[in-house]
Amino acid sequence: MRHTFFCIDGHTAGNPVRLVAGGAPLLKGASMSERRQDFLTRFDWIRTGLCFEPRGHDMMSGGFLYPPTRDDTDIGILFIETSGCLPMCGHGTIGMVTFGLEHGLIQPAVSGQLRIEVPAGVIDVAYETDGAKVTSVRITNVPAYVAARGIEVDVEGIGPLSIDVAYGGNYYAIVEPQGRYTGLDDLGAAEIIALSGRVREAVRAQFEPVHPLDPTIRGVSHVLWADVPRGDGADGRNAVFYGDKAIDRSPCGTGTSARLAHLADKGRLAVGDRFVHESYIGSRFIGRVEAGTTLGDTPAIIPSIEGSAIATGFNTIWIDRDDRFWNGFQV
Ligand code: PYC
Repeated sequence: MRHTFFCIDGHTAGNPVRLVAGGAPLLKGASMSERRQDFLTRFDWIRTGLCFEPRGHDMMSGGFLYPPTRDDTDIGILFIETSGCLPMCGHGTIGMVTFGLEHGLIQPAVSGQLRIEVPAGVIDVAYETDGAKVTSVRITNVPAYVAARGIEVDVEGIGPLSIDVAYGGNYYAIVEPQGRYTGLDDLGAAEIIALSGRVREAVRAQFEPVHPLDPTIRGVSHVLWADVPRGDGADGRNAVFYGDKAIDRSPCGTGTSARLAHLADKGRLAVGDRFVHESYIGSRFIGRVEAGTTLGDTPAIIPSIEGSAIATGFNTIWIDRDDRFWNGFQV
């Protein structure tokens, strides 16, 4: 049996975005969070088939547009990625909004603005166009907060580290320069990937964050190596590890949100401050601490992230059960 998926492929700040414009499964659930659980239970083969090799690769990421479950939103998004179905993805949202608007798949009620339901909650989007193309997308994200401070780990290859965990739509182990981690220039990509897997395991062995309002969002999934910027005009740089072998080519929207909450918690950013975040390959997002808030009893911030995306082409993808690798593989 052959399933056909009509995709618009592209990238946000260098990281891939595959918008699956045709072929989305019908999902059960009264919210995008419940639909995410239904997708994971019944349709995860679509994610692995579209994201893993031979149709994808270690960094592959994207999602589907759905009618929202709430009257106060324009559209719903379900994210797919090599590591799973993320509760929220910043670079993915920037890409899917850009391609969706440029190809008429998203019809905003008010030009320049969208309210989007994602599994992690509701986000607001403001976008600009030059008439034909979307030139910038700014996401006012779900609340971000610091979940743990000073988790002590001893990691083979880099030694003792003190790690904070922050949430920006996913949970991030944040590693600041310290001890034998002197900055990203001293680590190659292969080393970052090997060390990140060990850091994530060491943190997971001690702490499992659970979202104060949605217990289906839990666990450290990403590692953010923080550093000073390389180029003029940026305020910080990172390498964000996700899945088993990926370094985000973009500055990572949820990672930037987590980092904004982290820096605000340390008193290094205040409400109204802007923070230009540079990725491992030098691409940038503009982050802002928009407001202070609370998540349950926990102090939090409302972050925003701004960037742009480029569509690179249409891609009609078949998943054929006669193909030995119909649901993908990872090596
Ligand atoms: O931009 O939020 C993001 C993201 C998550 C994983 C890769 N990119």
